[in-house]
Amino acid sequence: MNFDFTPEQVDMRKAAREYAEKAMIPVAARYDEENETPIDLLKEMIHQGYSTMTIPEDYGGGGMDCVTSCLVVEELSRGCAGITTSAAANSLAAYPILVGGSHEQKEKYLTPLSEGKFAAFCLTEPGAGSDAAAISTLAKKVDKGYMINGRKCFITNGGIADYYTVFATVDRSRGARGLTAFVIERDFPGLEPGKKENKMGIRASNTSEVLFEDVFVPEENVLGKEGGGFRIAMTTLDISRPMVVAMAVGIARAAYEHAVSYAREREQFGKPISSFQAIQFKLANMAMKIEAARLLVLQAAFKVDRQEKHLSAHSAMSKAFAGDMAMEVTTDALQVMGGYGYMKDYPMEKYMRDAKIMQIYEGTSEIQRLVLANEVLKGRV
Ligand code: COS
Repeated sequence: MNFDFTPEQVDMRKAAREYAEKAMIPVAARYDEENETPIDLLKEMIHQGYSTMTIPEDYGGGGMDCVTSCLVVEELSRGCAGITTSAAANSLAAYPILVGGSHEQKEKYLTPLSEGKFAAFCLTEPGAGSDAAAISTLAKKVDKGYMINGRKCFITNGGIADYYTVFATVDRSRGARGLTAFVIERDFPGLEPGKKENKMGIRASNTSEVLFEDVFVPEENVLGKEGGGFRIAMTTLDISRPMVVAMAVGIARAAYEHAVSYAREREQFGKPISSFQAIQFKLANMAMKIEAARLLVLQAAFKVDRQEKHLSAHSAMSKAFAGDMAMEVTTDALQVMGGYGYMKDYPMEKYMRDAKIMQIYEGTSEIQRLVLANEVLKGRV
């Protein structure tokens, strides 16, 4: 076992850290406060390659492995998890095309993602959150294609995307086996972004409804085969969850670093509070939990890179552990700062608000345990 990173990985991580410090940290509080998505900054990040890192070079991406992309995402999220969520949503939307798409579909829809276009992954609906197979957006077979009707909600980049990877059912009575994946262009008549959400955290990311009213989608825009959509969605989530919770590690690290420097400087009872064991134990626990989460995330990413057949267990383990860890660490880090941590003058309360989504999106912490328990009972863990 080798825990060393390659010189290239070390360089990528350093560059991402510098980018976050220069371009993201100075603006993070403003976009959070204004609930606005920094489109120009995101386009710059796209041009820097930060939202298409794992897309193969043949299709304009960085051709990077998942481990390296996790190291980079951790650094960017240390800068701002909201901005990073919008950038990473492009990768998430690209995975169904990578997993189920043909060479022509990959060329047509992946290449523009590295040229400044945005994409959105549309799985969730008002009645289908944790129960992804309960999707009711209907794809009715018509001459030369499908007519799509329905509503997606909580879609990252929903209001700004140029391309949407959409899961719809051809027949609700078929359950998971009725789900079919499509690529739908923003210009297809009948597709409209709906209500923009006003969120607790990751407020610099764009989240909105996406509405489909008699949207005609040609046959060539089906990803994989009719009825194969659920498998594409599940495989996408298995592959993408480690990268998503690399964000949790980044948020936790930002909070922890702030707590450590505050504890060194803040004096009470005539001494820096870092000299009290009550604070030291909190800092030690934070450091330990962040390290453990990072190791789980990188192990899951390593398995993605090796294209292991059964990724679900480690992917779910990393998501649940790192998501819960980010909430615990940001809560403790805020506690170290006491009343100051609770004020909007400091970034700590933002870290805590941003951390909460890590236990919810891309599958809640509870769903991860359900997936993991399934794998445990199949004897795969
Ligand atoms: N990879 C490939 N195939 C998978 C799979 C995976 N990880 N997980 C399930 N499948 C297949 C199963 O093998 C089964 O195939 P067959 O019909 O051929 O037997 C099919 O998919 C249905 O599987 P299952 O019965 O386990 O599906 P459930 O409806 O019970 O759903 C969970 C399972 C809960 C795991 C799923 O609904 C889920 O992941 N929910 C969370 C969704 C989510 O993360 N939402 C967040 C929003 S996306 S940003």
